[in-house]
Amino acid sequence: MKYFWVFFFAVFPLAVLGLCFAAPSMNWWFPYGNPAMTPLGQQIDGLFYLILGITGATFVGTQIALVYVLWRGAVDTEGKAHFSHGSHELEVIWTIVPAGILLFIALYQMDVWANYRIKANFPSGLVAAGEEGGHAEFSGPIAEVTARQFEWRIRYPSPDRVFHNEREVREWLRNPQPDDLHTVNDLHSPTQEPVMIYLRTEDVQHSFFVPELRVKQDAVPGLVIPIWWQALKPDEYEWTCTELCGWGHYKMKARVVAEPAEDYEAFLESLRESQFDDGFQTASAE
Ligand SMILES: [Cu+2]
Repeated sequence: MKYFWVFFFAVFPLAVLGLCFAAPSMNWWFPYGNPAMTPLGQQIDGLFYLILGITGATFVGTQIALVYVLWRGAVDTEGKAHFSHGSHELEVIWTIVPAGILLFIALYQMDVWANYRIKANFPSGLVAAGEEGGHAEFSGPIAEVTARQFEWRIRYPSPDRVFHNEREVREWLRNPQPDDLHTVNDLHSPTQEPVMIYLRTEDVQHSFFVPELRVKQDAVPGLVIPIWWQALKPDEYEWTCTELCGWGHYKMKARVVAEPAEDYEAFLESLRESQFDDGFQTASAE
């Protein structure tokens, strides 16, 4: 029976090692697409793998120690067990080591976090250099997304609109324009280049979540929050609300369509034609 427990506890570290290697290739670790479909998402996945490595190694290490102790007790039937009141040194070591590991993770992930959340660190085309001065390649947001019970309302600036600086963007966010284009639950964006949206909510708290792009951001009443991503591959990505926002929460299933720049421009043109078609004459933007 003693040996049973030795082998019983020996199975777990082996199973963990096997799973750690099998899970990524079987898509159990990142069920929503592996690898991530954005460069920043791949860095975020890298952090998850780092933490998986650290916790996996710790688990396997402690299990091996446990199996060793059980094994010693099983083979040594004569000796008497050593009784200990505890060890101050060991207590200090196993407090400092995890604290050091946590501190390392906290510092190591700071760049990824900053690139993800802090606007000054967004890719250069998305941030204007100054309030008025602008930036040579400044592109501004592709859309404003407003969550409401229970849908996502998307407002695109007219393809003719050019943002030169942050002030113009803020004015556009504050004042919807007659030439803006609108869709619901269907957000189009060009691939390969970084794109930015502004997220807000009209009522309660919602959450913008596109798992394959590794983009997740709460929509908070009173805040207008910039989010960016760079989709690597043209595709339709599942987009859901991940904050239980009311009885119709399930209805907030939408899609982000990432497409080549030409297709994206064609989409905006066709949207403009259908939106400004008066039914009498040939559809025209004029
Ligand atoms: Cu919602």
